[in-house]
Amino acid sequence: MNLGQSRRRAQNIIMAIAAAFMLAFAFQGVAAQETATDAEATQTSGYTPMAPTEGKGMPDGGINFQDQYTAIGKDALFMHDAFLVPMMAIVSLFVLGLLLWVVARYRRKANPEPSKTTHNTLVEVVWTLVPVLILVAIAIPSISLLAKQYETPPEDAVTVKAIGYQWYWGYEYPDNGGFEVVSNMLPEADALANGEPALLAVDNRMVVPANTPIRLQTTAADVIHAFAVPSLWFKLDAVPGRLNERMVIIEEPGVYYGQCSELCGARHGFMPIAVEALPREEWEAWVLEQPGGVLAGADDAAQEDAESEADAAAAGDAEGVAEAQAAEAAE
Ligand SMILES: [Cu+2]
Repeated sequence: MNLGQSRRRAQNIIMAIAAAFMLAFAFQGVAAQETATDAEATQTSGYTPMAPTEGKGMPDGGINFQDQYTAIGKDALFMHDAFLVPMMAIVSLFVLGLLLWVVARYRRKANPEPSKTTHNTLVEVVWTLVPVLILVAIAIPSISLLAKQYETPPEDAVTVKAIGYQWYWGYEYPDNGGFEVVSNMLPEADALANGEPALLAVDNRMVVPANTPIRLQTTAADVIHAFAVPSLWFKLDAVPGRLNERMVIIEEPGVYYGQCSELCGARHGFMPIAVEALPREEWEAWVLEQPGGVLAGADDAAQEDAESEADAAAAGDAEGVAEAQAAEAAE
Protein backbone atom coordinates (compact mmCIF):
# COMPACT_ATOMS: atom_id res chain seq x y z
CA MET A 1 0.00 0.00 0.00
CA ASN A 2 1.52 3.34 -0.99
CA LEU A 3 1.04 6.70 0.68
CA GLY A 4 -1.68 7.86 -1.80
CA GLN A 5 -3.81 4.74 -1.22
CA SER A 6 -3.73 4.94 2.59
CA ARG A 7 -4.62 8.63 2.47
CA ARG A 8 -7.61 7.89 0.24
CA ARG A 9 -8.72 5.12 2.63
CA ALA A 10 -8.48 7.47 5.60
CA GLN A 11 -10.57 10.03 3.70
CA ASN A 12 -13.23 7.37 2.96
CA ILE A 13 -13.41 6.37 6.63
CA ILE A 14 -13.82 9.99 7.73
CA MET A 15 -16.56 10.53 5.11
CA ALA A 16 -18.39 7.39 6.29
CA ILE A 17 -18.28 8.52 9.94
CA ALA A 18 -19.53 12.00 8.98
CA ALA A 19 -22.39 10.50 6.98
CA ALA A 20 -23.37 8.26 9.92
CA PHE A 21 -23.47 11.27 12.27
CA MET A 22 -25.59 13.27 9.86
CA LEU A 23 -28.07 10.40 9.51
CA ALA A 24 -28.28 10.01 13.30
CA PHE A 25 -28.98 13.73 13.75
CA ALA A 26 -31.61 13.70 11.04
CA PHE A 27 -33.46 10.81 12.76
CA GLN A 28 -33.27 12.56 16.10
CA GLY A 29 -34.79 15.66 14.55
CA VAL A 30 -37.69 13.66 13.14
CA ALA A 31 -38.26 11.98 16.52
CA ALA A 32 -38.23 15.33 18.33
CA GLN A 33 -40.71 16.73 15.83
CA GLU A 34 -42.99 13.76 16.39
CA THR A 35 -43.02 14.28 20.19
CA ALA A 36 -43.70 17.98 19.64
CA THR A 37 -46.74 17.22 17.48
CA ASP A 38 -47.88 14.64 20.08
CA ALA A 39 -47.75 17.30 22.78
CA GLU A 40 -49.66 19.73 20.59
CA ALA A 41 -52.27 17.08 19.88
CA THR A 42 -52.93 16.47 23.60
CA GLN A 43 -53.07 20.24 24.16
CA THR A 44 -55.68 20.84 21.49
CA SER A 45 -57.72 17.76 22.45
CA GLY A 46 -59.70 19.64 25.12
CA TYR A 47 -58.31 21.65 27.97
CA THR A 48 -56.49 24.89 27.20
CA PRO A 49 -55.44 27.08 30.13
CA MET A 50 -57.95 29.87 30.71
CA ALA A 51 -56.77 33.41 30.00
CA PRO A 52 -56.81 35.47 33.21
CA THR A 53 -59.05 38.55 33.52
CA GLU A 54 -57.14 41.77 34.17
CA GLY A 55 -57.56 42.78 37.82
CA LYS A 56 -59.43 39.58 38.83
CA GLY A 57 -57.66 37.20 41.22
CA MET A 58 -54.40 39.12 40.94
CA PRO A 59 -52.84 42.21 42.56
CA ASP A 60 -54.16 45.42 41.03
CA GLY A 61 -51.63 47.83 42.51
CA GLY A 62 -54.10 49.25 45.06
CA ILE A 63 -53.62 49.34 48.84
CA ASN A 64 -56.92 47.59 49.58
CA PHE A 65 -57.76 43.88 49.60
CA GLN A 66 -58.34 42.13 46.27
CA ASP A 67 -61.97 41.56 45.19
CA GLN A 68 -63.34 38.39 46.77
CA TYR A 69 -64.72 35.32 45.01
CA THR A 70 -65.90 33.23 47.98
CA ALA A 71 -68.85 33.87 50.33
CA ILE A 72 -66.58 33.94 53.39
CA GLY A 73 -64.19 36.32 51.65
CA LYS A 74 -67.07 38.66 50.78
CA ASP A 75 -68.36 38.59 54.39
CA ALA A 76 -64.90 39.23 55.80
CA LEU A 77 -64.16 42.03 53.35
CA PHE A 78 -67.54 43.63 54.13
CA MET A 79 -66.80 43.45 57.84
CA HIS A 80 -63.40 45.05 57.26
CA ASP A 81 -64.66 47.82 54.99
CA ALA A 82 -68.02 48.64 56.60
CA PHE A 83 -67.27 47.98 60.25
CA LEU A 84 -63.65 47.69 61.37
CA VAL A 85 -62.08 50.53 59.38
CA PRO A 86 -64.87 53.08 60.21
CA MET A 87 -64.68 52.02 63.88
CA MET A 88 -60.89 52.50 63.94
CA ALA A 89 -61.24 55.86 62.22
CA ILE A 90 -63.92 57.11 64.65
CA VAL A 91 -61.99 56.00 67.77
CA SER A 92 -58.70 57.48 66.50
CA LEU A 93 -60.28 60.81 65.55
CA PHE A 94 -62.19 60.99 68.86
CA VAL A 95 -59.02 60.39 70.91
CA LEU A 96 -57.09 62.88 68.78
CA GLY A 97 -59.87 65.46 69.31
CA LEU A 98 -59.82 64.91 73.10
CA LEU A 99 -56.03 65.34 73.16
CA LEU A 100 -56.19 68.59 71.17
CA TRP A 101 -58.97 69.91 73.42
CA VAL A 102 -56.98 69.09 76.60
CA VAL A 103 -53.81 70.66 75.13
CA ALA A 104 -55.65 73.87 74.18
CA ARG A 105 -58.09 74.23 77.09
CA TYR A 106 -55.81 73.23 79.97
CA ARG A 107 -52.50 74.73 78.88
CA ARG A 108 -50.81 76.87 81.59
CA LYS A 109 -51.76 80.19 80.01
CA ALA A 110 -55.48 79.37 79.70
CA ASN A 111 -55.69 77.51 83.01
CA PRO A 112 -53.21 78.94 85.54
CA GLU A 113 -54.94 77.32 88.58
CA PRO A 114 -55.13 73.52 87.86
CA SER A 115 -58.06 71.67 89.41
CA LYS A 116 -57.27 69.12 92.19
CA THR A 117 -60.08 66.73 91.06
CA THR A 118 -58.94 63.04 91.02
CA HIS A 119 -62.16 61.06 90.49
CA ASN A 120 -65.31 61.42 88.45
CA THR A 121 -67.58 58.38 88.71
CA LEU A 122 -69.67 59.16 85.62
CA VAL A 123 -66.61 59.65 83.36
CA GLU A 124 -65.00 56.46 84.68
CA VAL A 125 -68.12 54.38 84.09
CA VAL A 126 -68.43 55.78 80.54
CA TRP A 127 -64.81 55.17 79.55
CA THR A 128 -65.03 51.59 80.82
CA LEU A 129 -68.41 50.71 79.34
CA VAL A 130 -68.01 52.22 75.88
CA PRO A 131 -64.83 50.24 74.97
CA VAL A 132 -66.42 47.04 76.35
CA LEU A 133 -69.47 47.56 74.16
CA ILE A 134 -67.26 48.24 71.12
CA LEU A 135 -65.30 45.02 71.73
CA VAL A 136 -68.51 42.98 72.14
CA ALA A 137 -69.87 44.48 68.91
CA ILE A 138 -66.68 43.39 67.09
CA ALA A 139 -66.54 39.96 68.75
CA ILE A 140 -70.01 38.75 67.74
CA PRO A 141 -69.57 38.95 63.94
CA SER A 142 -65.89 37.92 64.07
CA ILE A 143 -66.55 34.75 66.05
CA SER A 144 -69.28 33.66 63.63
CA LEU A 145 -66.95 34.47 60.72
CA LEU A 146 -64.18 32.43 62.33
CA ALA A 147 -66.55 29.51 62.90
CA LYS A 148 -67.61 29.58 59.21
CA GLN A 149 -63.95 29.17 58.17
CA TYR A 150 -63.81 25.88 60.11
CA GLU A 151 -66.94 24.39 58.55
CA THR A 152 -66.44 20.73 57.60
CA PRO A 153 -66.79 20.09 53.86
CA PRO A 154 -69.66 17.80 52.77
CA GLU A 155 -68.86 14.18 51.95
CA ASP A 156 -69.06 14.67 48.17
CA ALA A 157 -66.65 17.63 48.20
CA VAL A 158 -63.80 17.49 45.67
CA THR A 159 -60.53 16.80 47.50
CA VAL A 160 -57.36 18.57 46.37
CA LYS A 161 -54.16 18.09 48.32
CA ALA A 162 -51.63 20.89 47.86
CA ILE A 163 -48.12 19.73 48.70
CA GLY A 164 -45.32 22.24 49.18
CA TYR A 165 -41.87 21.33 47.89
CA GLN A 166 -38.66 23.37 47.80
CA TRP A 167 -39.62 25.27 45.58
CA TYR A 168 -42.78 24.39 43.74
CA TRP A 169 -46.28 23.02 44.42
CA GLY A 170 -47.80 19.63 43.72
CA TYR A 171 -51.57 19.14 43.51
CA GLU A 172 -52.88 15.65 44.23
CA TYR A 173 -56.44 14.57 43.44
CA PRO A 174 -56.95 11.55 45.75
CA ASP A 175 -60.69 11.14 44.90
CA ASN A 176 -60.01 11.22 41.15
CA GLY A 177 -57.43 8.50 40.66
CA GLY A 178 -54.67 10.07 42.74
CA PHE A 179 -52.77 11.78 39.92
CA GLU A 180 -50.48 14.65 40.87
CA VAL A 181 -50.00 17.90 38.94
CA VAL A 182 -46.55 19.46 39.38
CA SER A 183 -46.66 23.23 39.20
CA ASN A 184 -43.57 25.37 38.55
CA MET A 185 -43.27 29.11 37.99
CA LEU A 186 -43.10 30.26 34.37
CA PRO A 187 -40.11 32.42 33.39
CA GLU A 188 -41.08 36.09 33.14
CA ALA A 189 -40.91 36.24 29.33
CA ASP A 190 -43.24 33.21 28.97
CA ALA A 191 -45.70 34.63 31.52
CA LEU A 192 -45.91 37.99 29.74
CA ALA A 193 -46.22 36.25 26.36
CA ASN A 194 -49.25 34.34 27.79
CA GLY A 195 -50.83 37.58 29.05
CA GLU A 196 -50.26 36.49 32.65
CA PRO A 197 -48.70 38.42 35.54
CA ALA A 198 -44.96 37.79 35.95
CA LEU A 199 -43.87 35.87 39.09
CA LEU A 200 -47.43 34.51 39.47
CA ALA A 201 -47.93 32.47 36.30
CA VAL A 202 -47.22 28.72 36.43
CA ASP A 203 -46.83 25.95 33.87
CA ASN A 204 -49.54 23.66 35.34
CA ARG A 205 -52.36 25.16 37.40
CA MET A 206 -54.43 23.72 40.22
CA VAL A 207 -57.64 23.11 38.26
CA VAL A 208 -60.83 22.88 40.33
CA PRO A 209 -64.58 23.10 39.73
CA ALA A 210 -66.37 26.39 40.46
CA ASN A 211 -69.49 26.49 42.67
CA THR A 212 -68.54 23.16 44.22
CA PRO A 213 -67.28 22.55 47.77
CA ILE A 214 -63.56 21.82 47.62
CA ARG A 215 -61.87 19.99 50.48
CA LEU A 216 -58.51 21.77 50.33
CA GLN A 217 -55.79 19.93 52.20
CA THR A 218 -52.23 21.18 52.62
CA THR A 219 -49.03 19.47 53.62
CA ALA A 220 -45.35 19.72 52.71
CA ALA A 221 -42.56 17.35 51.76
CA ASP A 222 -39.53 19.19 53.15
CA VAL A 223 -39.98 22.43 55.13
CA ILE A 224 -42.98 24.53 56.19
CA HIS A 225 -44.70 26.36 53.32
CA ALA A 226 -48.04 28.20 53.31
CA PHE A 227 -50.73 28.00 50.68
CA ALA A 228 -52.37 31.39 50.24
CA VAL A 229 -54.66 32.93 47.61
CA PRO A 230 -55.72 36.48 48.60
CA SER A 231 -58.80 36.71 46.33
CA LEU A 232 -60.16 33.45 47.84
CA TRP A 233 -59.49 34.65 51.40
CA PHE A 234 -57.33 31.87 52.76
CA LYS A 235 -53.83 31.20 53.95
CA LEU A 236 -53.18 27.68 55.15
CA ASP A 237 -49.86 26.42 56.49
CA ALA A 238 -48.36 23.40 54.71
CA VAL A 239 -46.43 21.51 57.37
CA PRO A 240 -44.46 18.27 56.79
CA GLY A 241 -46.18 15.31 58.49
CA ARG A 242 -49.41 17.24 59.08
CA LEU A 243 -52.56 17.64 57.07
CA ASN A 244 -54.41 20.96 57.32
CA GLU A 245 -57.85 21.18 55.81
CA ARG A 246 -60.50 23.72 54.98
CA MET A 247 -63.45 24.10 52.66
CA VAL A 248 -63.35 26.50 49.72
CA ILE A 249 -66.26 27.27 47.39
CA ILE A 250 -65.19 29.47 44.47
CA GLU A 251 -68.23 31.36 43.23
CA GLU A 252 -67.26 31.91 39.60
CA PRO A 253 -64.87 30.47 37.01
CA GLY A 254 -61.58 32.32 36.68
CA VAL A 255 -57.86 32.26 37.41
CA TYR A 256 -56.83 33.20 40.95
CA TYR A 257 -53.19 33.78 41.82
CA GLY A 258 -51.39 33.37 45.13
CA GLN A 259 -47.95 32.76 46.57
CA CYS A 260 -46.19 30.64 49.16
CA SER A 261 -46.52 32.72 52.34
CA GLU A 262 -44.02 31.09 54.67
CA LEU A 263 -40.34 31.92 54.29
CA CYS A 264 -39.23 28.48 53.10
CA GLY A 265 -35.77 28.95 51.60
CA ALA A 266 -33.80 30.51 48.79
CA ARG A 267 -36.52 30.37 46.13
CA HIS A 268 -39.46 31.09 48.44
CA GLY A 269 -40.44 34.05 46.29
CA PHE A 270 -40.59 31.90 43.16
CA MET A 271 -43.20 29.26 43.99
CA PRO A 272 -46.46 30.98 42.99
CA ILE A 273 -49.92 29.44 43.06
CA ALA A 274 -52.42 29.62 40.21
CA VAL A 275 -55.91 28.22 40.85
CA GLU A 276 -58.12 27.81 37.81
CA ALA A 277 -61.84 27.35 38.53
CA LEU A 278 -63.79 25.82 35.64
CA PRO A 279 -67.49 25.02 35.23
CA ARG A 280 -68.11 21.52 36.66
CA GLU A 281 -68.40 19.71 33.26
CA GLU A 282 -65.20 21.31 31.92
CA TRP A 283 -63.39 20.35 35.11
CA GLU A 284 -64.61 16.76 34.76
CA ALA A 285 -63.31 16.68 31.18
CA TRP A 286 -59.95 17.98 32.44
CA VAL A 287 -59.83 15.20 35.09
CA LEU A 288 -60.44 12.53 32.46
CA GLU A 289 -57.54 13.93 30.38
CA GLN A 290 -55.11 13.46 33.29
CA PRO A 291 -53.07 10.23 33.51
CA GLY A 292 -55.22 7.80 35.52
CA GLY A 293 -57.88 10.47 36.07
CA VAL A 294 -61.35 9.17 37.01
CA LEU A 295 -64.50 10.86 38.27
CA ALA A 296 -65.21 10.14 41.93
CA GLY A 297 -68.81 8.99 41.29
CA ALA A 298 -67.79 6.73 38.40
CA ASP A 299 -65.11 5.18 40.56
CA ASP A 300 -67.68 4.25 43.22
CA ALA A 301 -70.02 2.75 40.63
CA ALA A 302 -67.21 0.65 39.14
CA GLN A 303 -66.29 -0.54 42.60
CA GLU A 304 -69.92 -1.48 43.35
CA ASP A 305 -70.08 -3.40 40.07
CA ALA A 306 -66.91 -5.28 40.92
CA GLU A 307 -68.26 -6.05 44.38
CA SER A 308 -71.63 -7.36 43.17
CA GLU A 309 -69.78 -9.47 40.57
CA ALA A 310 -67.51 -10.89 43.27
CA ASP A 311 -70.50 -11.54 45.56
CA ALA A 312 -72.32 -13.42 42.80
CA ALA A 313 -69.21 -15.45 41.97
CA ALA A 314 -68.73 -16.33 45.63
CA ALA A 315 -72.32 -17.59 45.76
CA GLY A 316 -71.56 -19.81 42.74
CA ASP A 317 -74.24 -17.99 40.81
CA ALA A 318 -73.17 -17.93 37.14
CA GLU A 319 -76.34 -16.07 36.13
CA GLY A 320 -75.61 -13.40 38.75
CA VAL A 321 -72.11 -12.88 37.36
CA ALA A 322 -73.49 -12.55 33.82
CA GLU A 323 -76.16 -10.14 35.07
CA ALA A 324 -73.60 -7.98 36.91
CA GLN A 325 -71.36 -7.95 33.84
CA ALA A 326 -74.28 -6.98 31.60
CA ALA A 327 -75.21 -4.16 33.97
CA GLU A 328 -71.63 -2.93 33.89
CA ALA A 329 -71.53 -3.05 30.10
CA ALA A 330 -74.79 -1.09 29.94
CA GLU A 331 -73.21 1.66 32.06
CU1 LIG B 1 -42.63 27.76 50.18
